[in-house]
Amino acid sequence: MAQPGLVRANDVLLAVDVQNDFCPGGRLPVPHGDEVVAPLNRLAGRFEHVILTQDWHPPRHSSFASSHPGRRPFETIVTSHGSQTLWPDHCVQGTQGARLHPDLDIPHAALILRKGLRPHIDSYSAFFENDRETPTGLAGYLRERGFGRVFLGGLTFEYCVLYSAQDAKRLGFAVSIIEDACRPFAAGNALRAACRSLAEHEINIIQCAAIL
Ligand code: VGL
Ligand code: ZN
Repeated sequence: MAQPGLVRANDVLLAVDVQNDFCPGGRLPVPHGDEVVAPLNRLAGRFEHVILTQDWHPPRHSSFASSHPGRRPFETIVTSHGSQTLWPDHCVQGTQGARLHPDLDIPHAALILRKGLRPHIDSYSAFFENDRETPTGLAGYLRERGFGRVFLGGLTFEYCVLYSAQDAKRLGFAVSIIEDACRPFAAGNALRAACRSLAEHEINIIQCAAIL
């Protein structure tokens, strides 16, 4: 796809997991995670349609290392639906850490989609649980509303933004990640692998300046 140029009426901005726990001081902080807030606020002003997502786990969720005796955060285990990184407890339903960042200011967002609610499976993507089969309903929402192009920013680049972008592409949407409105857990090899996978999936990488 060519550079998207100006935002069109049937474009949607997906602001992914801009939550306290992913920001400095949170339970699973992303370096400079709070720096996505200002660009997302500005970008949102250019979109008529904005959707927010929230990682929203029940206590003792299976993605938490604390739910697996003897395991520590950032170890990987194998589950029936593939490998699972174990995380520190984060984004527990109803907690302060699960709240959207207090400076996120997108009052016209139409939908806040919560994900990761099922105790036994994680959900990085806003479209499917990590079995990549169980839908959240977001695809149906986008289709029913007639949206054709999805623009993504938020946290974290390598997980929820990337998985959501891949699924959106697989579902037939035109997809752009607004790179400077995202932050990764870690620069380096994992991020390079993530970017390769974007190219393979024909996902556009753009900067805020292309829209603002
Ligand atoms: C995320 C790890 C665990 C994310 C969510 O939002 O990228 N990462 N849960
Ligand atoms: Zn999570």
